[in-house]
Amino acid sequence: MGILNVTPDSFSDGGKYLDREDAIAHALRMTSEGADIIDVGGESTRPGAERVDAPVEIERVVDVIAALAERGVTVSVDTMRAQVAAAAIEAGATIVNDVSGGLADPDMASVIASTGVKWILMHWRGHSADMQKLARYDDVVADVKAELEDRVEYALDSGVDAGQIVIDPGIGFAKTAEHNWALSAHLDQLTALGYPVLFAASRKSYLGRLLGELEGRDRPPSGRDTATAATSVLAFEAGAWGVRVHDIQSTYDVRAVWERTRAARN
Ligand code: PMM
Repeated sequence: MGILNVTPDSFSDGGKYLDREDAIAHALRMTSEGADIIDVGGESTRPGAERVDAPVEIERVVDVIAALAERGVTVSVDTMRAQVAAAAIEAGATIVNDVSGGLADPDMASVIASTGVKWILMHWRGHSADMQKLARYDDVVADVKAELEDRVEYALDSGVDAGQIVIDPGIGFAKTAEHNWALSAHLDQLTALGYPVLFAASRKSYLGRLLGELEGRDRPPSGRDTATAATSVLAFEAGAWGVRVHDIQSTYDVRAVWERTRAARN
């Protein structure tokens, strides 16, 4: 899954793809490099980010989604608002990537149930402005797993089909670096739940912190793609359904090596 943030303030690519033509060209480049899905987002969810109004979010994403869907690209919309999801589905999106796991908008479940699209339920505890205060767990892997199971149950109770559901541990959302490493290490416990799992660590700050240990300061987002590709291969090995990344080629390459190696094991 290739990331297309049509926002002025995302942590790694904010402001780069606000122009519609630039956004479309970047998305098509990602598909030519091997992305199966383009995830279009109009609201930044980085820690501390302020929210935007629904009409602004809709205006940012809808034309781009329509243009990509018209060209046969599978599009997901990164939103936690039912109104935005409905507009995006109308424009051709077939996946709703909801970082709130259905918690932010009580109307989201009915949009998903009535349209039949896929719903990515990410582990989430609160909006970006104050989420790091919520990073407290007894056992992060067990707690995230249990909270995701609750969200799945809620979705099923709301009339969503099990086949529509994808789950995601929400790397960096109400999580410290230690929490992220624990979830990465035990991702197989989430895949064991039987739902497709999305893993999204691309360029996140815990990677910058690790890579900066030698350099004396956090490595900036632009220098984190090799590390991101390493997280991708670990996620594939743990049985993940997909990874959400900025740089397609590095993940495409590790996936090719991983698949060929796996085939040679048999
Ligand atoms: N992270 C971000 C945005 N959307 N969606 C899912 N499903 N999982 C994530 O971890 C996730 C997401 C924040 O990163 P970005 O600013 O690079 O988009």
